[in-house]
Amino acid sequence: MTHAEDAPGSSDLVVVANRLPLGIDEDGGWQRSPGGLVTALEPTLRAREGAWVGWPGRPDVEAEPFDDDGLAIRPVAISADEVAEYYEGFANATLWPLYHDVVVTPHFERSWWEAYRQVNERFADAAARSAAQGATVWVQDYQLQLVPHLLRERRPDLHIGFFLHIPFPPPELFAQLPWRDAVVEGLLGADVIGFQTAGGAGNFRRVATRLTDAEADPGTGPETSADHLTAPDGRSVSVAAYPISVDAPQLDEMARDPETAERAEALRHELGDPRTVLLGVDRLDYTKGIDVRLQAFAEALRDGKLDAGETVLVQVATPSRERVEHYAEMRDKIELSVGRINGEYASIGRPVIHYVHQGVPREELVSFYRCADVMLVTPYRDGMNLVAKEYVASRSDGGGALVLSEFTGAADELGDGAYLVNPHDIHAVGDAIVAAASQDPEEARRRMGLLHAQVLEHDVERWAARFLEALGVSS
Ligand code: ADQ
Repeated sequence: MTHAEDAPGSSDLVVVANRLPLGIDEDGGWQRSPGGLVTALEPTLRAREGAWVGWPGRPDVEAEPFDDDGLAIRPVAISADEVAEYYEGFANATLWPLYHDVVVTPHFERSWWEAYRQVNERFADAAARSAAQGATVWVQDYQLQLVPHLLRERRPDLHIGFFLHIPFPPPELFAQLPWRDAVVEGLLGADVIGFQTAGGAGNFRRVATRLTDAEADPGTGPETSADHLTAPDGRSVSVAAYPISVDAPQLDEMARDPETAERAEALRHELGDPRTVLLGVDRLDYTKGIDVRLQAFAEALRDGKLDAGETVLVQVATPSRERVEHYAEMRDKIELSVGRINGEYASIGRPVIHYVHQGVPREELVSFYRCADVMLVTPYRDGMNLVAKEYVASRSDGGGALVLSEFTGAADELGDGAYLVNPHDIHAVGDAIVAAASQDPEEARRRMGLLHAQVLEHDVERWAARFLEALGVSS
C-alpha cells in the first residue's frame, strides 16, 4: 500500500459505501474485510483506476487517502456521536425496521435525521472529490440514500447509480417516515436505481409518483411496471430489479475440495452422528426469523414429527449491532429459547440445538453447508439472503434441501427447488422442515440440481456487470 500520488478527481469509477473494503483495527493498522461486494467489484475497479469511498469502521479516525494496489481508498471520518445517531440510530433503528415491514417499531428522532443528512453530505463531498469528469459513481445501500441527489448538485457531469441491498417497503409503510420526501428526492438524483426484487422496484415507483412530481414514462406500462420514471427535473431515471448473488464458482470449488467433505464428515461425527442435521446461519438480527425456526423445531419434536435422538439443529449466529436496543433484547430471547428447548429435549452430552454466537471462517462455513441435510432460512423479510445462495452454490453433490421464507428476495429465484414457507405460519414451517428432512433422494437431487444451476449461472459477477452496463460501463 502506498499513499496516493493521484490528485483527487481522477477516478473513472467510484464506489460509495458505508464501509470501505478495508477496516482500521485496534492498533490503527488496515485490515482487509473481504465481502461479496468487494470480490464482485474489485477487478472492474482496478481495471478503471477506481476509487472506493467509505468509513474505515472506527469512530473519530481521520485517515489519509491512499492507493491500495491500483484501488484508491478514500476514507470518510465519522465521529462517535455520528456512529450513534447516523448509523446505530437513523440507519439501524429507523430505516432498517421501517424497510423490513416494521417487524419492530421504528424510532423517529429528528437529531438522528440531522446526523444522517450531515454524514450523507460528507460522503457526497468525498465522492465529488474522487470522481473524474464524466465518471460513473455507484452508491450502495440504505445508509446513503441522500447521496445521489447531493452528488448531482455538486457534479451534474457524473453518471450516478444507486443499489438498495434491503427491501424497499410499500408506500403505506414508507409514508410513516417523517423525512420521506427528502429520501425520495435523494434517490431520484441517480440515473439508475436498482432493487433486489421487482416488488421493491414497483414499491419505489409507486412511492416516487405519489410523493413527488415524478411520472412513470408513458409507453413503458403502468406505474408499477414501467422501468423508467421521469424525475421532477425532467431527467429519465431507470428503476429496476438487479438481484444480488454470491461468488458461486469460488464456493463451488471450495465445496468440491476433498478436505471440505472430510471436515463435513468430522463435523457430523462431532455432533453425535445424527440422522438429520438442520442448519441456520445468520447475523443475529430480528428480521432473520431465528425465533421462527426454533419454535417450529420445538413443535415438531413435541408432536413426534422429528426424533430428538436422531435430529440436531446447529444455529450459527454472528454478533451484530449489539448496541442497538432491539438486538440485545432479541439475543436474550433466542438464548432463552435455546436453553428451554435443550432443557426439554436434550440428554446429557447430546444437545438437540448447538448454538454458536460467533462468526465462522469461510472454509468452515462451506463445511457446515456440506454437512447440513436441511438449511433453514426463515426471515420475516430479507432483501435477498445470501446464505440461501451460498448453501445451494456449495451443494454440487446434489445433497441437502433448502427451507426458504417466501419473504426473502431469494425466493423469487429459488422458488422452484426450495421448500417455500410463510414464516408467520409456524405449523407450516415445521411441516416443511419434516418434508425436507424426509424427502425422497431422487426428488432431493432434482430440486438441488435446479437450485445449484440457477445460482452458478446468476453469480455476483454477473450482477455487478448488469448494473454497471445499465450505467453505461462495459465490463
Ligand atoms: P445481511 O442482512 O447481512 O445482508 P445475508 O444476505 O444473509 O444478510 O448475508 C450475510 C452474510 O454474512 C453471508 O455472506 C453469510 O455467509 C455471512 N454470515 C452470516 N453469519 C455468519 C457466521 N456466523 N459466520 C460467518 N459468516 C456469516 C444484507 C441484506 C440481505 C442481502 C445482502 C446483500 O439484508 O438481504 O442479501 O445485504 O445484498
